[in-house]
Amino acid sequence: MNDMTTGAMAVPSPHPSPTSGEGANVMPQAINALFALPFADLMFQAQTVHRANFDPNRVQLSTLLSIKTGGCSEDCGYCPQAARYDTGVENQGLLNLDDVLVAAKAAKAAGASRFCMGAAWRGPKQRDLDPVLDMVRAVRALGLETCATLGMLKDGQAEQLKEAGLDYYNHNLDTAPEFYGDIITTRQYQDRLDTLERVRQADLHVCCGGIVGMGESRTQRAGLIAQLASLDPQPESVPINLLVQVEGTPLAGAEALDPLEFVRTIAVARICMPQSFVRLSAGRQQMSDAVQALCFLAGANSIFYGEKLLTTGNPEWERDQRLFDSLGLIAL
Ligand code: SAM
Ligand code: DTB
Ligand code: SF4
Repeated sequence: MNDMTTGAMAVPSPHPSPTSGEGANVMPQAINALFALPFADLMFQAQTVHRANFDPNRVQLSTLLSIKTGGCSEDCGYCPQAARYDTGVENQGLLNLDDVLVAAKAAKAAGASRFCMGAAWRGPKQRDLDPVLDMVRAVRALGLETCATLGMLKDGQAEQLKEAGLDYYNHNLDTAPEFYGDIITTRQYQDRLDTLERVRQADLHVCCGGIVGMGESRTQRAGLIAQLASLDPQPESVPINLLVQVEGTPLAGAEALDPLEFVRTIAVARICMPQSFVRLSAGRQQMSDAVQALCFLAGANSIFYGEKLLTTGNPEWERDQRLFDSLGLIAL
C-alpha cells in the first residue's frame, strides 16, 4: 500500500537536483513516470517544488501584440498565420511604432509587467529588424520588460536585439523531436535549437515552450518537457500552450486533450524546471476557471494577459481580474 508520501517518492527524480534549475541529465523515463503518478501525488510534488522556489500566490503577466500578422511562408500545422492555409487571417505589414506604443501603454496600465511582440516571419531580414529594434527601445523606455518572437535568428541578430534593450526572446520547440515532422516540415528541430543557442550566447533570457493537444501521445508530451528541461541553463520562461484550433489549419479537428492531462503537463513542467516561470499560455479562453485554478496549483505562475493572443482570443481583462480575486492571486 502506498501512503501519500511513498506514492510521491516512489518515482525517481527526473533531475539530479530538483532545485538547481540547470539542464542536462533529464531522464525521459522519469518524466513518463511523473505523468503516470496518481493525480494527487503529482500535484503534491508539483506544489512542493513550486513553494520551494516561488511565492505560490504571485503570477507574472505578459501581454502579447502581433506586430506583423499573417502571410507567413512556414507550414506549422497549428498556425492561422501560415499563408498556405485558408484561415481568414490577412497578410498585414509591420505595425508602426505609434500603434505599438499605444498597445504597450495600455498593457502597462492594465498591470502587465512584460510586453511580447510577435511577428509572422520565418525569421527577420535586416530591413525588418531595424524597425523592431526601435519598438524594443521605446517599449523598454516605458518601464516594461520586453520580449520578441520573430522566428529563426541569424548570426548577430540576437546581439542587436540585446543591444536595443530586449530582455527575453521567445522561440518554442513546440513538441517532441519524434512528433515534430508531423507538424512542421519547413524548418528542422535543430534550426530551433540553433536559434535558442544564439539567444543564450547574446545573454538574452530564453522563453521557450511548446503546444499540447496536437494529437501527440503522453510519451511525446514527456519528450517535449525532457527537451525543454535539458536546455542548459533551463529557459527562464516556459509557455505551455494548449492548441487553439483554427478552421483552415491542418490541426483543426484534432481530438481535444483531456483538461486534467493538460494540468498534469503543467505539473510535470514545474517539477522538471523548478526555477522557471511556467506560463499557462494559449487556450485559456476555452478553459474553465476551475481548470485554470488547477493549473496554478500545479505550478503555473505566468499567463498571457490581454484580450487577444496574436490572432485569436484570450480572456477579457475583467474575467482575469475576477479569477485572480477569487483565487487570491496577485500580479507580479
Ligand atoms: N513566427 C515566429 C515563430 O514561429 O517562431 C513567431 C510567432 S509564432 C505564432 C509563436 C508560437 O505561437 C509558436 O511557436 C507556437 O508555439 C504558438 N502558436 C501558434 N499558433 C498556435 C495555436 N493555434 N495554438 C497554440 N499555440 C500556437
Ligand atoms: C507562445 O508560446 N504562445 C504565444 C506566444 N508564445 C507568441 C502565441 C500563441 C498564439 C495562439 C494563436 C494565435 O493567436 O494566433
Ligand atoms: Fe509562421 Fe510562426 Fe505561424 Fe510557423 S508559427 S506559420 S513560423 S507565424
